[in-house]
Amino acid sequence: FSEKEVSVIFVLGGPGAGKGTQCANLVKDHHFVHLSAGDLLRAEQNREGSKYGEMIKHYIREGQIVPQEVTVALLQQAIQENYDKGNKKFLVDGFPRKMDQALTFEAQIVPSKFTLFFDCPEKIMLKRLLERGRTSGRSDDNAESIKKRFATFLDTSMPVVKHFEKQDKVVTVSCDDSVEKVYDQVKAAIKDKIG
Ligand code: UP5
Ligand code: MG
Repeated sequence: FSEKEVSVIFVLGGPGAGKGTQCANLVKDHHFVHLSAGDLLRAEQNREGSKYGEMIKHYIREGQIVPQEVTVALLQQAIQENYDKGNKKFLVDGFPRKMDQALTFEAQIVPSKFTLFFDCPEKIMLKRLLERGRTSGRSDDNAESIKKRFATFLDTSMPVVKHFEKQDKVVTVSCDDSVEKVYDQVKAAIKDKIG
């Protein structure tokens, strides 16, 4: 795709920072298509006949990054399907969280417009995830997996944010506030970047 055909905003931030919650808000008000890489991977994990099911399950529980081939292919397919239905604006949530994914996506699919980065103290993310874990049924919402997800985020995903910062393509939102207050910052960022 060219950047005229499709616009992609990457939504990054630590586990439990509120990426999914704020993307849902943007979908309501701005008609973005919301593609969560984690949701796509969980759907693939549960899809009957998927040859990647067991592998995905393992990586998610261990808080590690699934090999990029799988995730990039799922995103490419989802973008294509939505594009065929006339959609052009995408929020790509929880991706790219490793440098190789960032480079491959931008080379093979489309360069991102910018990255919305949710900055959140670990203590707050931990509290949110443990709370959600009581009912989410997610295999990685437990203390042990959360610790691993935090480590992966710092070691593997923050370099991606730094990479885009060097290109001046990051808008940082502080998420240590109510959903509404955080959304005010998100709306301002979107308005500033794309009007
Ligand atoms: N909440 C949200 N905002 C709040 C606020 N302002 N005040 C109070 N509470 C707030 O929110 C988390 C919880 O906090 C919810 O209960 C919410 O109500 C509350 P949510 O919006 O779900 O946060 P989000 O940042 O989306 O957290 P999530 O757990 O989804 O983040 P992760 O990045 O860890 O999960 P994801 O699904 O993206 O990835 C899961 C795993 O998939 C990864 O660990 C990895 O193993 C794998 N993966 C890959 O391998 N490759 C990829 O490219 C992507 C994922
Ligand atoms: Mg999420």
